[in-house]
Amino acid sequence: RAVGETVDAMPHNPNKAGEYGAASGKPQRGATVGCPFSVGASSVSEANSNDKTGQAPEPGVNAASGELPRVRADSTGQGLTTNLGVPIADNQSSLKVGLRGPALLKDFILREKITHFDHERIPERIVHARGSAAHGYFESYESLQDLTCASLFAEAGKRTPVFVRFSTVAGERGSKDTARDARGFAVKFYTDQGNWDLVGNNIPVFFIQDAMKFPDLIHAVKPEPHHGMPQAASAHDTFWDFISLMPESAHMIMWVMSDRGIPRSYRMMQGFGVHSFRFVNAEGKAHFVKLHWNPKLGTHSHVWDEAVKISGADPDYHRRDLWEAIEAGEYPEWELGVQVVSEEDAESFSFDILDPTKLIPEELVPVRPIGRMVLDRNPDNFFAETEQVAFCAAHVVPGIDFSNDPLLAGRIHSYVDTQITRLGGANFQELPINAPVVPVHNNQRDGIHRQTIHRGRVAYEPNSLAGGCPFQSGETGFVPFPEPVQGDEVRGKPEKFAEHYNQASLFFNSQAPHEQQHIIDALRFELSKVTVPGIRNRTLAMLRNISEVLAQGVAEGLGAELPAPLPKATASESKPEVETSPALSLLARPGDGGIRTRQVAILLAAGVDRASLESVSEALQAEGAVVRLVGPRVGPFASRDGSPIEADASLENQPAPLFDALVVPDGKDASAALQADGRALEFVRDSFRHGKTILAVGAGTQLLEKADVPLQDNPPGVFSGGKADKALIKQLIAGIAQHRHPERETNPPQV
Ligand code: HDE
Repeated sequence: RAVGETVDAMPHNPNKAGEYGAASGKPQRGATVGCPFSVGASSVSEANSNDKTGQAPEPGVNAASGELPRVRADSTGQGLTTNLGVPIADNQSSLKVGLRGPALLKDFILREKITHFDHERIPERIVHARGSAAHGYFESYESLQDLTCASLFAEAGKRTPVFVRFSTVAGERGSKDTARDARGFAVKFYTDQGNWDLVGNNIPVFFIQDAMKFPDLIHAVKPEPHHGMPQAASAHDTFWDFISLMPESAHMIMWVMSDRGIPRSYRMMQGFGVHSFRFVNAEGKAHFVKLHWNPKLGTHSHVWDEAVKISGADPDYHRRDLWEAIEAGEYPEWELGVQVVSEEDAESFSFDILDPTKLIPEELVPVRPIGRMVLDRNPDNFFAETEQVAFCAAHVVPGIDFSNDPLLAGRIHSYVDTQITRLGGANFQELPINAPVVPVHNNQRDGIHRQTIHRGRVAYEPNSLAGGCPFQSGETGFVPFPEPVQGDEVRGKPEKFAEHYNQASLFFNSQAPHEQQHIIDALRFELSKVTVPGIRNRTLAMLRNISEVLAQGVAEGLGAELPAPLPKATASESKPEVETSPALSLLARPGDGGIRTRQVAILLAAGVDRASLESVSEALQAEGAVVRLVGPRVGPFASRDGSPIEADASLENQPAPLFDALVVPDGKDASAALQADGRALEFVRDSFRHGKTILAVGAGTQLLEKADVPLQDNPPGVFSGGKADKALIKQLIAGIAQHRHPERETNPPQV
């Protein structure tokens, strides 16, 4: 129908023919009556415009989509009003009869304020309750049209806005950041073909193979229901009871018990889509893909003792780290990479590509870099953005499709469902942070808190009264990959899913010796918190199928005998494609060799040598490190030459675990004062024990000696000298760039 042709001219519904027989499933390009884009008046009074109604809406523009500036509010220079815009004269006292009399019910200003306050909280996320987020963009490296028609990958240099939320899984909204846990890594791409949510984790595999077990897993790890403990921790009976009865979790357990479970920073961890997805090109050809985010700063983690202490010193450690880096213009960056596998190749793997407890070793299928993501803006408002953002595994765009991973299938349902409770109804997509930047047009209507004011009387399709609008897009819309499927309805799992240990062993065997020791230590810690001996034993029995070294190490740490290995679920031994995978060690990604955003403490007290302090501080800052001057208290201290130096942190408010490195400048009196302060000695000991780079200049070295740092052994990463000269500072910087010095670790700790 030509634009402007009358409704009467439409003889039948042309969409209908395509719904049947051979033609069904094949989208009909533009197979609608076509939309004339002539917006008819909504009512006879349409022409009467005022400040509120404005002019007629622009055709095709929808109030519930678009960019955020339209809803950002700034009260600079503004007077206080009620929610309805009534100016408020006095915000201090309620309305009373006389100064000492009863308050009045008619005080609508007080009532509005209190009522709104009473409803300020929404339910926290059932998992991933604690998180932090930032805005940024994704930039495509090249056209991926051979692989996918997803528009965000259409050409080199194309930028797509993103909002990314990082999270812990088990803890509640107010829990600590540095718990041992997997981390969520959820990316919302606001593409020009709608929103794509890549809701991933910092670990490429998962505990379970089927969505059916997810509520059980989460009930097991969350605080135990009778007394609500422990918070944000897996070290308790119910978690290990479940795990020891679910050997498919063996691989994921290796990852969470490794240093990956205690990342140094959100900016220094990888992200993974976990499941196999499909990229589908314009010809309908599909490949399986696994998606990887690799951080520019490299992959780095805490050590356990450090993470425990940070939990007390700064429970917001990761939130602060992300916020401060972005405020300082140090924008975190990741490269997106993709492993591409044809449907045929996938068949030949020793593992099932649909099994989310398995990864594809990078040595088997290399990771192809396809773009980069930069986070360059902090949210304006934590609640409106970070809390209300609703990621949904079901949100894909044309060119990206699901696989039959049975865990993914459950997720496609779960996320939309949970948002309906969490955000109070089906219109959560209209919240500004969730709305796409492209117009939204369909016939969905009404519901709680509907924002869009739909025009016209037509809310159905097919229609003739609105010229068939909104019309379906045909081939340019989302076309599901037409996977041929046939089979009986069964509850069960494919054969290859029964092999549970090959990749757990691969992970353990691919770690550096100190990383292996950390896994052993983590398991020792976790299982030592388990009170039921049978659960410990069953877990040890499971570990024996992963590695005898591992099982033996953990058993020794528990003073336990090794039980017989857990019987395996399959007798058939499949041979893994690779024996080791160096890419699985954190050491595979050391970063860019720089020290930007690294936090360095310079200890000072009265009598500190200004020259040695300043030369180190200036050199570090020139390299982009963040220097804090830490004194026995905050405030000014007289330096050796009498001039004041201001401590901006104290031994009490910024203890050693919050830093990446320690510097003790010269100055006899300062060193003596610090040697007499147990907190300073603890600062040095923690820095040493946690493998941090340490530099002591002149008399500063005596503080290290007093703290029992074994200087006579020349411990790696500990430097000292009479003067803070260039050579010494160079060593310091190179040491910090290495992140930490695990060669110093002894079991038990020497210092
Ligand atoms: Fe989630 N998950 N999940 N998950 N998940 C949620 O959705 C769920 C899984 C992940 O920052 C919930 O909005 C099921 C794997 C992240 O807002 C909920 C299953 C992976 C986030 C939910 C899984 C994830 C969530 C809770 C198994 C890594 C935080 C609140 C079938 C690939 C997103 C919410 C954010 C959040 C369900 C397994 C990642 C209940 C049913 C595997 C990063 O819908």
